[in-house]
Amino acid sequence: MDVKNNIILAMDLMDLKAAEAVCESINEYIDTIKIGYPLTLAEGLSTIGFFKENFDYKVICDYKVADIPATNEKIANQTFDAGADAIICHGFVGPDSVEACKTSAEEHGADVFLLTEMSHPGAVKFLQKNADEIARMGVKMGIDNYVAPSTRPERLSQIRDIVGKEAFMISPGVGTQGGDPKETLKYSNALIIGRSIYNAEDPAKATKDIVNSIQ
Ligand code: BMQ
Repeated sequence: MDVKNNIILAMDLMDLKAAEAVCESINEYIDTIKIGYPLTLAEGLSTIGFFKENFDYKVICDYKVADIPATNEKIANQTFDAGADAIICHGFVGPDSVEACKTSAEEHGADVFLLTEMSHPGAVKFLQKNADEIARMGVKMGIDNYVAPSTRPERLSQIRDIVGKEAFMISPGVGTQGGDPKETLKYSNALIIGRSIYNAEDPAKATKDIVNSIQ
């Protein structure tokens, strides 16, 4: 996936009008958006089409799909039928569940991102212990796209070593959660940034500052 300025906007505002206003103000810097449960539950699955039609964005649906294969397949099919370019799925549920998302993505000409380790402090308790195995599973399954935490550069580096340099890795946790943009891009292909942009007094300036800082 080609991401303008290596920045993916994590749009977790829950009001579509407010989200639209932010997108309008930063449109020159951004061509890829990640939406998740906050906006989808508040405004519906049609928000995917909204961003595609009005902004021509690539839309990554962060639904952290983590169910049995039959249910994962239904979730992924619904998401791709609504126009998503990619879906994020959890790896801890195992290869059959991930395979269901991968198959659905392939059938729709779309992408699947495998979430390895998460960026928040609590991820250390359970998920981090298995993150390398999850990444190895992804490689074995032929997954090309991964999500890994900006908040732990040493872990990003280790996960990059596992998935290989050709894999496409995107990283949340930049800014508000403490991750550094430049450090993150040593290992990752793109930054996922939410609150530091959409909660900024001037989202365009905030985005421009980040863009300049990573040149
Ligand atoms: P923010 O920049 O912290 O406001 O937003 C980060 C975004 O990435 C949010 O949509 C989170 O739900 C998401 N996210 C994350 O922060 N850490 C992870 O490990 C996975 C993830 O998806």
